[in-house]
Amino acid sequence: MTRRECLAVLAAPKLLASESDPLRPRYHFLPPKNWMNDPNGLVYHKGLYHLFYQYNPNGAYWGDMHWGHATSPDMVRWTHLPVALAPVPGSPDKDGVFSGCCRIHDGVPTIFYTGVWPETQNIILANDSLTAFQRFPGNPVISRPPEGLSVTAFRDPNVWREGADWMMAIGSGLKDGNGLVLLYRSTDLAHWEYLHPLAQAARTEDGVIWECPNFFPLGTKSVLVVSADHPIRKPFYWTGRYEGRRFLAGKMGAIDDGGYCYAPQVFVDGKGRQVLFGWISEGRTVAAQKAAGWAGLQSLPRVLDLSEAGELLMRPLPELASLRGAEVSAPEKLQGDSYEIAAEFAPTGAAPSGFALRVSPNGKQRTVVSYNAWQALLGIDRTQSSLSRDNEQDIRTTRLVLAAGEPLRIRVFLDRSVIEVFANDRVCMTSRIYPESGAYTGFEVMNAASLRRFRAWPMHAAV
Ligand code: DQQ
Repeated sequence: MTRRECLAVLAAPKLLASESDPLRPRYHFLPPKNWMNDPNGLVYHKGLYHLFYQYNPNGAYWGDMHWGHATSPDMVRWTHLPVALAPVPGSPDKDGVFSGCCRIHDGVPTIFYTGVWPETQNIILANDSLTAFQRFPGNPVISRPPEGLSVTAFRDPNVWREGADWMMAIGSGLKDGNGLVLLYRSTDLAHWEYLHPLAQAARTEDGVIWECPNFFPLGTKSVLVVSADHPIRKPFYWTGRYEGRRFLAGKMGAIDDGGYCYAPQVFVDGKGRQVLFGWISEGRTVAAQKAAGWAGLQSLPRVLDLSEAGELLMRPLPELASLRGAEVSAPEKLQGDSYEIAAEFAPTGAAPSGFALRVSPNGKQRTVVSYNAWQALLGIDRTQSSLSRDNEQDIRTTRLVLAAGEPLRIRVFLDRSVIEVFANDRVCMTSRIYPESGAYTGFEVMNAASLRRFRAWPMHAAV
């Protein structure tokens, strides 16, 4: 959005498509219109959260990348601001302002990002409200990949402080090889020395390009999060040790196994928590996106933690509870297209335990979120979510092994066309559904005999 468009939207909220489009999420963050992808530059500064994001001001399709911008006091309710960064003709970002991060250096918000094409790393300094931006005169600060390395990608800088040094991790992939993260060091932010790979995919299945790296401490470990591109497209994490400026990977897992959450960014919030946002993509045709006038949204914020066994734990931000309406404690009373469920099952193995959401009045259209104890699989079945075969329709599953006597603890966030599922804090699945009718509001419990606890809340719009 240009400043003028933004002011027009703010002055005339009735122009927003949100209330008239029954598929448009109400409590997830997305711009008033057009395309959004990766979260960028997440930072808490002077009492406000800043969320920047990859944005195409020209329509609901990827291209011409700008940085959109919003602020929030709590990461739940956001205020749209004018587009922050646009490509500057003749500069290193003439063809796009790709992903990056924001750090506070000597009190100054400092943005690190990739300009294209070719891919180079650049710096921008911002004012205190992050509304005025000044490109560093020495850009690009890294103008090409390391000498002697033949790479397929060189983007998405992630920066942290290490004693007197600044460190930068850059997403990459080797030609005829696998994904890797390149590690750089600087003492003044202007000059960067390539050290070596911070980490590298051991197998092609873990991605031939690693995009959007995040490297951060958590409890007693270090954590690497990357978005693996080809042959799969999925964000992964590894917990492990950081020694000699190399990451020694231990436990591995998926950040999300639903197929629609990608390019997550992790940052330290105002309470010192490591918080993750991810881009939730669409599962419908580009023509349908363009007709809707919007595409892509941000995941709910997830607070990260570490289990005793060294797995990453992911929980929805507790502050999201401020969106809850009156509690519904009897499943037969729940209906709608926008709610949170917190439930516990004692899965028996005899039949899957879970829920059918957005069930049509005749019962034929439905989306099933369920857990199969025999197979130890959590799944989302979208084969009957909508009548149209143009929407992606499948069954996706992820492995969730419960310890003896451990119940299935499940949180489900439904927001019209978005479903985010958290199970036992260990696995997440994000999915998209496109029911043809706003009347698909039915709800059913599957294997009700195994249900131990149930609470649900209609969710208010995050405005
Ligand atoms: N999206 C950005 C890139 C990044 C990719 C471009 C990941 O910087 O690698 O929009 O979705």
